Amino acid sequence: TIKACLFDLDGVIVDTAKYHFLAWKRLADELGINFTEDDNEKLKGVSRVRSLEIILELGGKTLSEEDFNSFMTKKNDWYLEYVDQMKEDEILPGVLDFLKALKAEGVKVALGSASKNAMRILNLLNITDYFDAIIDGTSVSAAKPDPEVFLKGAEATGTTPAECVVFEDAEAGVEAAINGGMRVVGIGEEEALGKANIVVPGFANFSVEDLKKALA
Ligand code: B16
Ligand code: MG
Repeated sequence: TIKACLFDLDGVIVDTAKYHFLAWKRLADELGINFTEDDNEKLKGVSRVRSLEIILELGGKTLSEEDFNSFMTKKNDWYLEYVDQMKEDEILPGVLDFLKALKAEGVKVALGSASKNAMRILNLLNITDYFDAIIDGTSVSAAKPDPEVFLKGAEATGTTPAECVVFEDAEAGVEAAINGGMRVVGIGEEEALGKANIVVPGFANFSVEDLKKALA
């Protein structure tokens, strides 16, 4: 049985990944580091601190602690400029119907995101009330693929890992779910998410009934 569904945010509920990329790209340019969309794949699901470390590794650069922190602030300010313009219509296709169907069936819904901006984004999209629990970058210490974020989601919804299904667009997130003993639906392409129980392109043609059948 499925008693709780745990949703990643970026890339699953909304395509904020493109805004993360634009902000990191701008920062990399300022640092004189070449940064491509391919490189950006490595940043998905990864914390802000680790993301900047990866970019610096790409460019073979190091920064003082002070500069590191000011570049992180800069990136986030730029990211929020994009995010704050988001409207409800940027919720990815099918997501709202899926959330409503889960509510109707009494399945618990939780957020499991690495982002420290998660609450702000849920509020902007007007979907905060769908969530029985919100676990985000402000409440976890270990980054995906560590299962902490999802284990906390299970705990907060009063369910066991075996009763949870995780929805993830990032390889690190799929691994986090598996490490937590949960079933996982990959959102995106089979190539990167092959370890998931099933992979679907999104929620547009995927119902709660389809989910149950696929995991039965
Ligand atoms: P912030 P998710 C993750 O969110 C993003 O995938 C990742 O690209 C980002 O660096 C991370 O959140 C931290 O976000 O800078 O907003 O705290 O996919 O786990 O929902
Ligand atoms: Mg994600």
